[in-house]
Amino acid sequence: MDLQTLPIVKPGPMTEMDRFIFECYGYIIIEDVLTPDEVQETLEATKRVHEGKIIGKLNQIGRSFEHEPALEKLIDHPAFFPKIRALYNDRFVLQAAWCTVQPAHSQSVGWHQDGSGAYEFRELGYPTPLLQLRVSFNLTDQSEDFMGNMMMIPGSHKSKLQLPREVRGQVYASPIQQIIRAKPGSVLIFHNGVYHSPMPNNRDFDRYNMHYIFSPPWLRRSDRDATDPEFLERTTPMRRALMGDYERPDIPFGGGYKGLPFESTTEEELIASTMTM
Ligand SMILES: O=C(O)CCC(=O)C(=O)O
Repeated sequence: MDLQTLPIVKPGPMTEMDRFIFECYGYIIIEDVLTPDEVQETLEATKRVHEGKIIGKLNQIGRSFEHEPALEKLIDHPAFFPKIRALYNDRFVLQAAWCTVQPAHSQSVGWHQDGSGAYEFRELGYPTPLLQLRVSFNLTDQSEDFMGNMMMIPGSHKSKLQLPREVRGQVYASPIQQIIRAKPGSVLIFHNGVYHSPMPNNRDFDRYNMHYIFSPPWLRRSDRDATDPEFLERTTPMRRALMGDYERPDIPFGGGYKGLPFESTTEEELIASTMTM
């Protein structure tokens, strides 16, 4: 019996129903975001990023958007971007971007919540606050099991209890888990508190996912200390602002954060955003 119902929503604005589903599950999925040609272009870029570097388990390389235009272009893709705006009320940065490969015939099962072992996000309050909103593009086929699919436990971002330690290395950790069976070009968006793990990849081809992680502006970046100045110079105003490079990096809780250049951002909002200490 397979009764799983994936939380699939439409691209574009975050509807009330999308928000309700995200609240309940902690994740949503948008199908067919990229065309087959776009998938191919992006996949080729991710392969270049990992060329000569793949070892026998999950490999993640950060900041590849700085030198791969196909990865840069997805940062603010209109299929998902309005949903990030809605969930963060327009105030967020790209905290990291991980180009990820699960090599053919490898496995890295490890159920976890995103955050930091240095001080877990769940210690900050209940429910665990939204601090890393991950947008994952599937670039290879994951429409059947054991293709390196993401596996998720719906609603676990609201659980007061942690997933029992003894099951965290198991593929089938819980009867309520879901296996995300999705075609290349689909996107999964999830809350840092949701327990998740990659499924083993038993296929003959490497599995590639591209993850973009959005956070409140003051969260320290995890794939770079600072963004490449040449990238900042040549990218769009929106992407430059999304990089979260403060004019005054020494006072990230005070002035220097200008907000994102959305058309609806008023002059008063910009001024207010630089005044709070
Ligand atoms: O790409 C993947 O399979 C998932 C990686 C992951 O779970 C993580 O980075 O937290």
